[in-house]
Amino acid sequence: MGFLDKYTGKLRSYKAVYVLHNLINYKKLQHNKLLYRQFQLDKSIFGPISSEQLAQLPPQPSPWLDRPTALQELQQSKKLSTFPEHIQQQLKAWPEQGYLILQKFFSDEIADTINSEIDRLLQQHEVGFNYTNKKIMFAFKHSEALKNVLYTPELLQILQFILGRQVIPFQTINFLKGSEQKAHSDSIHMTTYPLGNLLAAWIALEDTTLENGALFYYPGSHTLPYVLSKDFDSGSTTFRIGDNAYKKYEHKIESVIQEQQLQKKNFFAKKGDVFIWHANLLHGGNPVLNPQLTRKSMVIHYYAKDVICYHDITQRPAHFDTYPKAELRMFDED
Ligand SMILES: O=C(O)CCC(=O)C(=O)O
Repeated sequence: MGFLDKYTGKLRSYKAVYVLHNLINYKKLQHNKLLYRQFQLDKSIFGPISSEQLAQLPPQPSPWLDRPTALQELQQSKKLSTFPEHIQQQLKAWPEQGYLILQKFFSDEIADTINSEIDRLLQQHEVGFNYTNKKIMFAFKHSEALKNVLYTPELLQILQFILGRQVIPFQTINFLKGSEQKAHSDSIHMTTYPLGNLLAAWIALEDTTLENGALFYYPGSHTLPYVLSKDFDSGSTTFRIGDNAYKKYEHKIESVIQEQQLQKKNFFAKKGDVFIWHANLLHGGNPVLNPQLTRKSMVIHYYAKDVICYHDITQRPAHFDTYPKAELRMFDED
């Protein structure tokens, strides 16, 4: 684990620390040279990058299922009919709902393999909990079995259909207990330019209930304006990240939920179920009512290829160990 993964102190708030981190990891940022040029972003790949700067660039098209023509285009898509009927139904609901549920997508055997891999990696100290004490980040980098899950062809086909382009697994987060994370959109953690080019696939590694902190979400919330650092008083300055910027974000999202009177839903998952959500769908983890219980899960975040990816609050560009060069098309687009 890197220094910043565990560290919770004051240095986290200085942008210069991230610039240094970027310089040390310069190889993981090379893909941005081309992307910055392509999107006419005139800045160093090592410097901070923010939604405020990107908002000054020319507007870019949204992913196809985020456009007003999405339903029409879906009806006309030849590719849609290649999915099983129950997945077709869910894909048709995507533009309105912003999520889909794949029941028993992974077998118990695969879920058990993921659980035992995580136990093994923890025991061998190859992975650990990060500064939140709840999240095991990037475990897939240490396990071929986990990597195979990320690259499950049927899953990639659905994700690539939704975004209409190739996707790249960026990170995994494994939880042993409920996250209790407040409502948020992943776009504050993994922002893209153009917006909307991220998907999450959350896998239940055991059944979830209110007792062990089931996932919750707000159907349709992905169609609301994105809330990024420029949209609330984050307190950030040229040199520093604002104190409690993330807490302030959570308050802002709470006020959006109240103003829009969004209706919360819980996802009571069965082991092996997969929940795929849109980059801007508000979601989180319910409070854990019985702290003795585990709630094992793994979420995989996929970015679309060839978009700018960064963390908006800390203004850090995303690091990729290897960025795919060639288009590895999983299917022919219509
Ligand atoms: O697993 C959970 O409870 C929430 C996970 C989550 O919010 C996320 O990965 O963005």
